Amino acid sequence: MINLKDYGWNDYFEGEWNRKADEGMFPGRIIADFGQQLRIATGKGELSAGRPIARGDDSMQLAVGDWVALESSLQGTGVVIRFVLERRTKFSRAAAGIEVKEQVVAANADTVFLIQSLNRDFNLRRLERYLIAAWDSGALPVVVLTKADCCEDAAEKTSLVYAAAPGVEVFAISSVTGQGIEEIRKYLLPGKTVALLGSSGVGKSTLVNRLAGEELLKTQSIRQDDSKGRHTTTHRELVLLPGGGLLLDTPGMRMLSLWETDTGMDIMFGDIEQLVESCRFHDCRHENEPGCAVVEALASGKLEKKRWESWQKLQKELAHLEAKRNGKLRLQEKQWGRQIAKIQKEHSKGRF
Ligand SMILES: Nc1nc2c(ncn2[C@@H]2O[C@H](COP(=O)(O)OP(=O)(O)OP(=O)(O)O)[C@@H](O)[C@H]2O)c(=O)[nH]1
Ligand SMILES: [Mg+2]
Ligand SMILES: [Zn+2]
Repeated sequence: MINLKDYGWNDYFEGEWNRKADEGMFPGRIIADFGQQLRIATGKGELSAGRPIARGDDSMQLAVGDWVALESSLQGTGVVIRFVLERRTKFSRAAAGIEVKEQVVAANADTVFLIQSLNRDFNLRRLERYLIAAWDSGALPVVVLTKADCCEDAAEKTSLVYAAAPGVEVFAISSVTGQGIEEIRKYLLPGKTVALLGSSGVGKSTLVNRLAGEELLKTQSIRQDDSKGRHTTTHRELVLLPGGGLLLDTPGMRMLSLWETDTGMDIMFGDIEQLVESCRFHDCRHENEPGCAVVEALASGKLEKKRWESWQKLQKELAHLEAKRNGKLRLQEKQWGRQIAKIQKEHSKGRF
């Protein structure tokens, strides 16, 4: 028998359940996504269910970590998913392809480990993107730098990350030597979900196995240079650790295109946004206009050129995305933004 509390069931979902579920339905959490088939942990044990056909409003776009309401199918042979419970958090990106679509990478994570390896994968600009998306997700971001055993300047890189990620904890770890592993264990609490996100080959699945103390997941067998790592994990999976706590392993992402970014952009680039607003001309292009606060800050070294370029690039990307969106979608996101603001208030009180 499965105790749903071990899988993260709490008062929030209980409340959602009581508001929406009908008699005969029972709850479950999606623990693996095989495309058309979803694996679900329920009070009756693990079950498989077909992915429901997505509706136009995306309300049935399911992701690993989602809580769903299930019902026995009319034929009595299996179960069907009736609805998804309102998410507490979601880490999203813009889906690949021409269609403007949100892809939920991890649902209902309490913490997200943003993972980069300390060797060739290390890239502060990419980390900025992950941090923006993480802040917008409602989950607490933590930066985990892997492969400390094969890097000579771990301390230097760690301090670069601290500077680029205000208010975020940063850990340099090694799944080989065990360095830093005990320190990150503090996020593994009973019923709490930690999602692991990052490029392919950085050691996400290896870290899951190390934290679990057993080989739960397949990892890349031959040690390769992570810059050309093949994709080893092919589906998202939520694993319950023997000592309690849940880890959500994901396949490496090639690109993290931003989706919803109100809070994240503010947190990561609020200083630049303030600068831009303090230029003399409100339509300043920050090139050579008189009274340009950006040019001034760049000249004095107060603003790093690379961060400025990064912000400009992100702005362009966001403007492009925004132009493609319709009004209905914007409205849905406003509502979501309000919920995130509420959760972030809780974070600041030390509850995560
Ligand atoms: N030296 C060293 N190698 C590591 C460490 N962690 C993982 N590796 C190696 O890095 C390779 C990739 O590890 P995986 O855990 O499969 O990487 P992943 O992030 O899950 O990759 P995808 O599933 O493709 O996204 C494997 O060969 C691991 O043995 C580490 O801390 N130190
Ligand atoms: Mg993997
Ligand atoms: Zn300016």
